[in-house]
Amino acid sequence: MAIKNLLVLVILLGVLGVSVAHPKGLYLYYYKHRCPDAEAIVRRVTVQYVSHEPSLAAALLRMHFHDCFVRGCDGSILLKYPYNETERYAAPNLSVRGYEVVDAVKSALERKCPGVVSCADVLSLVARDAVIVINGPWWPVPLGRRDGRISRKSEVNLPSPLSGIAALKKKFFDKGLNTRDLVVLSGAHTIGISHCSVIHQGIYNFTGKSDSDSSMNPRYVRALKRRCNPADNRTIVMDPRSVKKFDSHYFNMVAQRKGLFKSDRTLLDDPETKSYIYTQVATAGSSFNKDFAHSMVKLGFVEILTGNKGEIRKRCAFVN
Ligand code: HEM
Ligand SMILES: *[C@@H]1O[C@H](CO)[C@@H](O)[C@H](O)[C@H]1NC(C)=O
Ligand SMILES: *[C@@H]1O[C@H](CO)[C@@H](O)[C@H](O)[C@H]1NC(C)=O
Ligand SMILES: *[C@@H]1O[C@H](CO)[C@@H](O)[C@H](O)[C@H]1NC(C)=O
Ligand SMILES: CC(=O)N[C@H]1CO[C@H](CO)[C@@H](O)[C@@H]1O
Repeated sequence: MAIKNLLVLVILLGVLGVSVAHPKGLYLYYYKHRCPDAEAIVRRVTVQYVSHEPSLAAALLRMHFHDCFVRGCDGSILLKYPYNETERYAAPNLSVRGYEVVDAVKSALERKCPGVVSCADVLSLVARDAVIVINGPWWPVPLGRRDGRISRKSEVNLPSPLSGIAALKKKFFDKGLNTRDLVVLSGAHTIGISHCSVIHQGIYNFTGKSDSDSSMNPRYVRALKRRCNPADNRTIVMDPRSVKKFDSHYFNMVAQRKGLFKSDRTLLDDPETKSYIYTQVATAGSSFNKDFAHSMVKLGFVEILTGNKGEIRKRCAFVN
């Protein structure tokens, strides 16, 4: 409801040509005069790529999350130089995909309005537009982020898939996100893929005694073992029933103790996250889309650069 009201307000103000300010220095319609077609260009290119290859939606959503969690939503995950030293070369990048979409969007924007739209804003918009293609919710993306000039792989300190609830909550609190944001945003694991190497320990050797994690449904462990031999590293889908559709089925999986990672299963270890999961299961995810939209807007504000900090990069992989 709140999102709908906001949308109506935004359209009204947009018609009047007013920039809509958020308390923290970003604006809806930020590019209205600076580059009127910016949002349409992002949407067109993103839709082109994602409708052709729907699995990119997961990759792009995850890329935005990783960008925001390391040095804020400042596009620093996109930097390639110094080679092998920036965030994208850190271990958890292993499987970050979709850089080509961001590059294509940025090139299209540079042709129309050179040097105007930041890579950080591009990534925020691309993530939103990609999720819409696979049935996910729309959320407003206030704009005006500037691009960071620093990116260090040593700073990549993302939550681990082996984390328990306390560590996850702390990682989220440190970014200004609360327990509810944690459980809601974890719902992103309703789409996309992982790799066998991430779950080997949980299913084959959890405590070093050739056992599996007792927090995991034993039948699911057997199914996962059929998919993942100890030696292989195939891809494995997060939500096998609807891997390419954004829905609330992730919460059913977690409720049945079929969360793929410890970090998914541990959401049953906290009263607040557990109650959220059971509510989504009981109501077929009635509030998930609205909640996800709300938490994504919050994620998009994490440690942003505005004003005269940072720069507007010409190419997303290199500082100017
Ligand atoms: C709560 C802490 C989180 C942990 C520990 C975590 C961990 C992981 C891991 C290990 C993978 C699989 C990587 C691979 O093997 O390829 C993954 C995939 C993914 N994650 Fe998370 N994640 C977390 C939160 C989030 C959040 C907040 C989002 C987005 C809002 C997100 C979106 C995704 C998506 C969409 C994928 C699939 C990527 C693809 O298909 O390429 N995750 N995550
Ligand atoms: C990149 O860094 C990793 C470890 O951080 C190192 O093992 C690898 O050799 C480096 N690759 C190049 C091409 O420098
Ligand atoms: C599994 O594959 C991913 C994606 O190619 C890779 O990044 C990761 O390092 C691999 N893990 C192992 C243990 O080989
Ligand atoms: C299981 O884990 C233990 C302790 O980490 C290790 O010593 C052992 O080699 C592992 N076994 C297998 C089969 O990987
Ligand atoms: C997409 C991408 O940049 N992947 C990099 C992840 O990091 C390894 C090295 O640690 C690089 O070889 C990959 O190119």
